[in-house]
Amino acid sequence: MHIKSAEFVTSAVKPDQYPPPELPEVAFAGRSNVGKSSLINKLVNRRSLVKTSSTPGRTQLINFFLMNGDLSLVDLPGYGYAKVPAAVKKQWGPMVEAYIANRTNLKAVVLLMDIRRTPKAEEFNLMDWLRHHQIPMILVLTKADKLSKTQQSKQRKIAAEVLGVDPTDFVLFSAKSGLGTTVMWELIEQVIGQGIAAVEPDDPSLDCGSGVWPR
Ligand SMILES: Nc1nc2c(ncn2[C@@H]2O[C@H](COP(=O)(O)OP(=O)(O)OP(=O)(O)O)[C@@H](O)[C@H]2O)c(=O)[nH]1
Ligand SMILES: [Mg+2]
Repeated sequence: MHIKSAEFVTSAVKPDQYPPPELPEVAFAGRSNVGKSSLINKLVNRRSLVKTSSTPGRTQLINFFLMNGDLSLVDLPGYGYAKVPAAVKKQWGPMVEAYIANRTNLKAVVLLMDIRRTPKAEEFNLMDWLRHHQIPMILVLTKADKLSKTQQSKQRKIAAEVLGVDPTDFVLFSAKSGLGTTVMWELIEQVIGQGIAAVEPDDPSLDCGSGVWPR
């Protein structure tokens, strides 16, 4: 997809603050500091559309962005950051579940996991909610640049086993190298039901998966 315009729309904590559900929407979820904002910035080719930080847990709101006036991308708050105040932590589950349960225009959730970490309870829970609400998922192992190719495929197998999916169900991504960017756009275009616009040959990898899950 060629991004001609990308703009911040609004932040919300509850459904009556969401923008009208008029456009196809794709949301990005995952542990705090996993690289959600970096992935969105890489996809839209903007260095700082979405705030990124080395201090995890900064993004505690649901942030809506508009692409080309016809696609909505949502940066969901991250979970699992120890230093977030207890009150904010308690808010995370209800805030994200309310979003998943109520957002009629939500076409898929991109679930990001750090390729160096084995998925845990938070990832299982999120996948359960999404399955329950029948929201397709795009499973991403990010920060792939932090590991060698051998380590990447090892971690990919471990994550697949833990989550009960196939290793090829994961997209390998790196906001640093751009690995997986083309695949991500193909999958997003698939879930929003739009034809694939000119896919830029920017992807340095031949083996970065994958598909929308469940198939
Ligand atoms: N090497 C490497 N670093 C990354 C990658 N993606 C993100 N980072 C770094 O990881 C840190 C966190 O990235 P963010 O994009 O802010 O993570 P986030 O998931 O949005 O974090 P919260 O908003 O706090 O939940 C930053 O220092 C990024 O530069 C990646 O693919 N490779
Ligand atoms: Mg963020």
